[in-house]
Amino acid sequence: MVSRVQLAVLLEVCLQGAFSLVRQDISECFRVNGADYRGNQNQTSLVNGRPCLYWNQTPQHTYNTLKYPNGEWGLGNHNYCRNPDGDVQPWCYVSENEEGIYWKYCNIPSCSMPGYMGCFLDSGNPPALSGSSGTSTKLTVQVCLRFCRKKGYKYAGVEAGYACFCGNALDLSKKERVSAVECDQVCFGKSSELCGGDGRIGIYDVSVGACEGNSTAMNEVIYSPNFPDDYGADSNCTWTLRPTEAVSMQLNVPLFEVRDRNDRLEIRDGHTNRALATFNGHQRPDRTLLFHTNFLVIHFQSDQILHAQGFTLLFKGLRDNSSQGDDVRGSAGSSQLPPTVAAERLNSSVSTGKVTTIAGPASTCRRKPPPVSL
Ligand SMILES: *[C@@H]1O[C@H](CO)[C@@H](O)[C@H](O)[C@H]1NC(C)=O
Ligand SMILES: *[C@@H]1O[C@H](CO)[C@@H](O)[C@H](O)[C@H]1NC(C)=O
Ligand SMILES: *[C@@H]1O[C@H](CO)[C@@H](O)[C@H](O)[C@H]1NC(C)=O
Ligand SMILES: *[C@@H]1O[C@H](CO)[C@@H](O)[C@H](O)[C@H]1NC(C)=O
Ligand SMILES: *[C@@H]1O[C@H](CO)[C@@H](O)[C@H](O)[C@H]1NC(C)=O
Ligand SMILES: [Ca+2]
Repeated sequence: MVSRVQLAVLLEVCLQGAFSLVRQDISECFRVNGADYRGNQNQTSLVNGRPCLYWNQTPQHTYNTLKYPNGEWGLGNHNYCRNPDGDVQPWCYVSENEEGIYWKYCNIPSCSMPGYMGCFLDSGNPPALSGSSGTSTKLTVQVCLRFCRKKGYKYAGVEAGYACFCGNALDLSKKERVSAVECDQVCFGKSSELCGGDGRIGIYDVSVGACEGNSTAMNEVIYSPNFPDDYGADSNCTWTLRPTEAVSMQLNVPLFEVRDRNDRLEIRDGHTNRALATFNGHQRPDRTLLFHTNFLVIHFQSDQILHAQGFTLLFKGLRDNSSQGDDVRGSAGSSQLPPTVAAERLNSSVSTGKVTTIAGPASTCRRKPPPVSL
């Protein structure tokens, strides 16, 4: 593990970028547990880390390229940190020591989902986020985000698997950030998502997974509606991007899980309303795109059946025509569906303080025993 001083340095680095979706250097991860990390860090920490073993040299362990030769979860003939088992953050096997430790989490500064502020200590006094709160046996990250968004807060915090707190930046600045791995409680409403921990609150910007948004930032991240939950039925969402100093805009799509032809993402030129690109379950973005405009309108709609997690769109405003992507001349038709509003009900404020984990869904997807602290 890193020393407290190193940790403080790391946190500093993370926090600087984390308070806004507007980031100069976009993260390498768009899922909070870094399951999508495909970067090249090959040691458990940048400072005094242990070297990772190659995934093709670990036949004695569960995850190796002999068993998973097709690049599953980003495994390969390399020793980069990955998260093949849905753990709380990327990890790797290390050469076993006397205490029997054979894997370790990787502290990867560049891997932090934009919009996720991090895992914070919630001592309960004062409460981590001081606005509205509630609990739900069906809590997911987005249930809490939606609850706080509707009430006009900027941040939503999930804790102990079933509790949700809302608040504003002011509250957040007072909180003590802890290691991401301490937010390891699965959400009661979805076992593939994490909802804080025991006395640990995972805090998000409510813009994550919102069904609208307008930005003038040079760099912007747009998540599909309800992210990280599935986008669900009858989405009809519109976002506008007008980076003030840009002449053109570049788009990357690191995540695109859309089920069928009727779930459509459409990008229009905001000045002319001309369709520039259209994507759906059969027509996926597979490269960097360049748009010769500084005003984009993004629209997403889904139908009633067959849904998936959705997408992450990374937009970067460019000050010149420096083309790093393929120019786009797309086409699009338009058939839209009426929106439905999903009403969320949270049981009202049970406790305003630190929440303790109660019995929840039995299993996390842990397939490795936890490492003993060194
Ligand atoms: C990690 O990768 C770098 C190059 O990317 C290499 O120089 C270094 O030796 C590697 N370290 C380990 C422990 O494999
Ligand atoms: C609210 O609390 C009641 C009883 O306390 C429980 O039966 C119900 O399932 C809870 N609802 C949610 C959404 O958690
Ligand atoms: C974005 O702009 C549209 C049109 O101007 C407006 O209707 C909508 O409320 C705005 N959304 C947000 C989140 O500001
Ligand atoms: C960008 O290219 C367009 C045509 O391709 C040109 O009209 C425009 O002047 C260029 N703008 C800049 C800032 O280079
Ligand atoms: C989608 O939403 C827009 C604006 O909120 C609305 O004008 C449009 O009619 C909606 N489309 C459908 C099919 O409901
Ligand atoms: Ca569909």
